[in-house]
Amino acid sequence: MSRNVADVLCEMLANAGVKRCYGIVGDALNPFIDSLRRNGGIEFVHVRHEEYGVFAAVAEAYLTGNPVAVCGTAGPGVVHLFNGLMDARKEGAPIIAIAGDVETSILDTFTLEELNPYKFFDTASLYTARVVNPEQARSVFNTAILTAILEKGPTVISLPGNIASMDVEVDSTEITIPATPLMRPADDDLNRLVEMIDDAKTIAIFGGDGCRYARDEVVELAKRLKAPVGYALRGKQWLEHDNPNAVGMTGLIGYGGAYGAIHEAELLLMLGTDFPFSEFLPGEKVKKVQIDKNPKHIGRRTPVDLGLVGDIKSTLNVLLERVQEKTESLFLERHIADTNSFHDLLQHYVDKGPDIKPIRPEFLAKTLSHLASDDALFFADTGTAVIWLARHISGGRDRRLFGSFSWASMANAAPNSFGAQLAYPGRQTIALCGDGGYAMLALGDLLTQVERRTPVVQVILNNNAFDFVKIEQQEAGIVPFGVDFKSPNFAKVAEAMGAKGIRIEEPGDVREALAEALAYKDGPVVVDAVVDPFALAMPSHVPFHTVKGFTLSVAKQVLNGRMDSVIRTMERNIRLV
Ligand SMILES: Cc1ncc(C[n+]2csc(CCOP(=O)(O)OP(=O)(O)O)c2C)c(N)n1
Repeated sequence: MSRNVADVLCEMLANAGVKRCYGIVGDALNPFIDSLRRNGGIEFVHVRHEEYGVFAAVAEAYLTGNPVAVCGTAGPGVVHLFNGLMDARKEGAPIIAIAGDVETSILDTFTLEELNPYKFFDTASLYTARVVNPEQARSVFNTAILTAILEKGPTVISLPGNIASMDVEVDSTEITIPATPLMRPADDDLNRLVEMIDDAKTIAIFGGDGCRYARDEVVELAKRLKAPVGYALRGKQWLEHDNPNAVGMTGLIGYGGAYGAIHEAELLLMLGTDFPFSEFLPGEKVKKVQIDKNPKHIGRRTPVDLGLVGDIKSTLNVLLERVQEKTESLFLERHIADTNSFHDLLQHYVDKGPDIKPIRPEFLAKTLSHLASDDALFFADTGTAVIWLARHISGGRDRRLFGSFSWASMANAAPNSFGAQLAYPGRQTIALCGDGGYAMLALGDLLTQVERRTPVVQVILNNNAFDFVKIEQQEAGIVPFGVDFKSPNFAKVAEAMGAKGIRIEEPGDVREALAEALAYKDGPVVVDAVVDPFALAMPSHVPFHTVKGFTLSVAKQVLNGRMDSVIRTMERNIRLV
């Protein structure tokens, strides 16, 4: 049957389970958009900025596991996709980007809006194709869609407008998506692991996003081995809740006994993690086994004694049949006790929160966590929001915590929560945003949320600063610079744009204001919370160079006449108040 190339693409996307395409139309993309309209099986989500559309798509794709499309057109519109596609690559989200391209008759002539898609997308995309004749179409689309789904990342189809509108003969636009295979190490390798486990007196587990479908198995293994379970940020949502062996996170935003547990164990089991901060992982004193379905992750962050390729669920299912129960639980108890005492520390500014002005972000986040529903979807901007999410937002079997955790782009949370709301209409979707991040990308597309009346709750930590960078600069021993700015009253801005705006300045109003925001179902809400810009967030393990850097920065700030800022930082972080 004859259809045009764009029709084939739309049909194949719809047949692969794509429900939405986020983006902005124009020139080369017009035939594709026309086809999308006629197809009717995929919703077009017009956003005000292509990057916002991709961050929305990333959340939808990651949470649902379904592929999602995004589009941008020829040159500049395509460039706007890039940061989001890097995020999709790092967070493992199946995204198919349709990039409008210049007409084939003028390719490689440096014409208006021309961009070489192969060079440009090389770092982000798992597969990039430029369709220069209709006969390529079915095969290219099949590869782009399957690669995105099976390798869990972004692919790019660069589509010149003249090719998109050409007729093409295809037998079928059906697409067969193979089910994910079960993958586990060979018996001999598993037996080696069993021997190492049996030989070790103390064992710790450290898990990441690879434990997504293996939570119950990890918890059971930990129980059997009397092993404390620490996690990377991407593992927290799977491994922390309802897990008596949970000992928190390690790393720059770490808390609890995780650092101690993984450094003091005889054997460390690293499960489904590509945690990038090697300095927070133990050296050769600890024997290490790493299990991951991606072989490239093995030994990449720290040398390991045994590397096994397999998905965590299938591998642990077999392992559980073979390992013996350990009886000695002192090691576990010690690290649980450490974790509990760190929790008491974390609780300080939560408990005192109602009486401290400016509002402590710890208190704000914890209150939000208490008030939100059991199946709420939380998103945090890269910045201090991610720290408060990690430390004060509790997970749960049906809660999700997501952000740009591996790519670390600013301004992800508002679009993430918008995409999540489209995928799960009516479920609470809550974004914890920085004021820098909100001004960077979210404001324009608040209009999109208003138009669609999507009930997304956006809580802005209004601290008039790039606070995270301020802390970073102090840790590096330099005087904070280029980090202060003036934010508006975002609640008023939101009201002017047609959203509900709530401003919180008084700590006593936090609970009521957040409850009001969560109860509002008639469209987006922007909660502008004026928070303490001097709230510091030290990890549970502070490396020596951080202490040194901090001391140096303080000394330099005093010498530069910034004593007021030093005093505020001190008084607001050593629990004088
Ligand atoms: C697109 C992008 N630009 C710059 C950075 C570097 N960066 C990381 S966090 C941050 C500050 C974020 O500030 P804000 O959104 O106000 O949140 P806060 O830390 O103040 O809570 C910056 C500039 C980044 N990660 N991504």
